Amino acid sequence: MGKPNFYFTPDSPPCQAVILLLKQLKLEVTYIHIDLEKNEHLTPEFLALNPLHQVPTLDDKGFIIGDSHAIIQYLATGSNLTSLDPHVLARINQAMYFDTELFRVMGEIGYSLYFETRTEPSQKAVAILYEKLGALEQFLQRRIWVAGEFLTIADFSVFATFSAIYNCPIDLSKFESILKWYEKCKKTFIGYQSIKEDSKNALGKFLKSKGIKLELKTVEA
Ligand SMILES: N[C@@H](CCC(=O)N[C@@H](CS)C(=O)NCC(=O)O)C(=O)O
Repeated sequence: MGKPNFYFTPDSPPCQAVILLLKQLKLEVTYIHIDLEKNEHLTPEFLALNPLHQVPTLDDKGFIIGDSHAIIQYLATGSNLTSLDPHVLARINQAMYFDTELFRVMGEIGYSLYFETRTEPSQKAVAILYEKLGALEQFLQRRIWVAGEFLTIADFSVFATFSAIYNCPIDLSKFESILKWYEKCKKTFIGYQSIKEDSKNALGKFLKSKGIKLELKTVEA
């Protein structure tokens, strides 16, 4: 049986989440690098696979699926990283949807600076980012892992997004429970070392090169 084709780009947090999961579950795929800078995601061949022109995308012998969360849920079916219990599953889903929102706000901050529609991060977006981190901190004060008492697929998704945030110039000192969980994930994820520092740092390195900090500026009265 052929291995699934996994279309990815190394610097992408959603792709990193899938890679971490693949390694944890020891699943084999054929890795196909899609270079976004060369617009390889906009070729007719790739658009035929994913009209949303996004990585990650998985092609499992003709069953094609996009979005890291959907891919992760598909790959983890039947494993001990997910559950059929409606309560546990609801918590996992809640954390997965939360991750989509967290990634969206980071995307909004990153893309507008990268493509130079802004020279400073939107204060509204930074405020939303801090609010979401505050909520994650509260979740993790009450639970060991993001969705409850055991490691689930949601930890992989939130970890990959948080990893990008962690490497940005941002003060995270008040998020003690998140930082503790982050260190625990690093020790637990067997594929952690396979994600290159440069890829985890991509956004952070760019922001540092421009001297941009993710902070809320106090407005003078
Ligand atoms: N919600 C999606 C987001 C995927 C995403 O935004 N991928 C980016 C790379 S990080 C991409 O492919 N961008 C190219 C484009 O949107 O044209 C997921 O979790 O997979």
